[in-house]
Amino acid sequence: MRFPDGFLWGAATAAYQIEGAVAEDGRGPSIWDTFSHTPGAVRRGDTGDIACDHYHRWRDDLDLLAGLGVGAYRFSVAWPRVFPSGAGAVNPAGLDFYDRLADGLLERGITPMVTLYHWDLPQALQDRGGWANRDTAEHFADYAATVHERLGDRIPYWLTLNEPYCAAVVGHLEGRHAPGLRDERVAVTAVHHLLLAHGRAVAALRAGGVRGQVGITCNLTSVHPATADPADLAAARRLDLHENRMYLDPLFRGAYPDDAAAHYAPVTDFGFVHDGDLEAIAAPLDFFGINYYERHHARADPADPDRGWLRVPPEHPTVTGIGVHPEGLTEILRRVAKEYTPLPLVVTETGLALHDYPGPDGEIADDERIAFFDGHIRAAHEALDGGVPLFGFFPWSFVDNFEWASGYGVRYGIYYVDYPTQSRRPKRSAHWYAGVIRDNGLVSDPLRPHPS
Ligand code: IFM
Repeated sequence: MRFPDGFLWGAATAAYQIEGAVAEDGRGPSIWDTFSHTPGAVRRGDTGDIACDHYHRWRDDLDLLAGLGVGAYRFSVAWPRVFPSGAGAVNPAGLDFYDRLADGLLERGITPMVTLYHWDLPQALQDRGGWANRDTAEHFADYAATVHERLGDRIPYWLTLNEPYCAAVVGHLEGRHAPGLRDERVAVTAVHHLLLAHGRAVAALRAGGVRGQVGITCNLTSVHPATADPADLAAARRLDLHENRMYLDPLFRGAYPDDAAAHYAPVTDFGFVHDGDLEAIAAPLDFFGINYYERHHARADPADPDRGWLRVPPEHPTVTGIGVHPEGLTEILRRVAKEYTPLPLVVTETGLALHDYPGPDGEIADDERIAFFDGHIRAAHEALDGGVPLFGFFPWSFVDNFEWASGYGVRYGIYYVDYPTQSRRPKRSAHWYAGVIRDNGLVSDPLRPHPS
């Protein structure tokens, strides 16, 4: 199962999850510093204060990436390193770090893919309302322009936002992520301002003469009704609105979905949408990033028959409670290509959380993760075969890291991080993935790692 020549095999991380050094070189606090230090917010009180100490160990980490043979590395820039107060004075030392990182990648023959926002909003902006405040979108555009001015000559791929759904919904409706709010009106407002921020950033990058390609990453789910009962069909449609169409429709059709106004009427009249916003949000892109983790079967919620849904629990839940459904990735890739956009697509994330640990011989035998990636790479190939213009695949994650509200309690890396010593060690999946990259596809039994 070979992939087309030039297919981009990568690996992904995000700033707050790996960097640490939260008070160094002028970095300001972000909403995740505040949230992770809030008692009870994160499992066992874990924080990103040190994380993988990547801020100091980046050279060694880039060597590991080079050893894997990846063609590209997706990392995020921490807004509070660049603008410690979110806006106003730039912190050149913050930009210096990403400057070194970009150079270090290029020296090793690895293409940088930059995410501008992976959830670490400067706390000073949260103090002024955060994503509920329209001004945050304008500040984001200034930040994007500033990063581009410094790095633009070396970055072939720009992603404005990572997973606006999580930033808006998990952070403002479910309260499980920073800033920890539980208010549906605020959450829907945040969706709009995040999308507006994306649109404004695209305009800022274009105005700055961006040479790289510009896109956004959304986490999308494959949603199915649990049964053919009309009540379950309606619940599945609402869940699809909530998880997918609220992002895809404005980005690619320049309008919120037809059913959005009625569904959200009890909490908002969409008065936050100003003239011209949707045109800005639907600004032409060069590529589209998809993060895939979840496939849902929805059924009606008897407690909330008109607005609610229930997700049928997976038959075989993993340690984070979600199931493994590679076929959902094929479905999503096909859907996006068929219903939304002819743009080149890239899987910017998919991955499996496990409780990895070294065995007596020191090996970290994450065979389940190998089987997971094998399945998802096959699913991606199936979409490609069917004509979907997929150009890359980025496992989440390069290294174990701070998994948000789960802290360090679960591991997603193909490299194991021993946090007390900060040593890194390849898991079996890293050896296997190096083989996939070398062979440009799957040529061996998933549980028999490629000979190195
Ligand atoms: O760790 C996260 C990442 O930051 C965003 N996408 C999902 C991953 C796993 O939960």
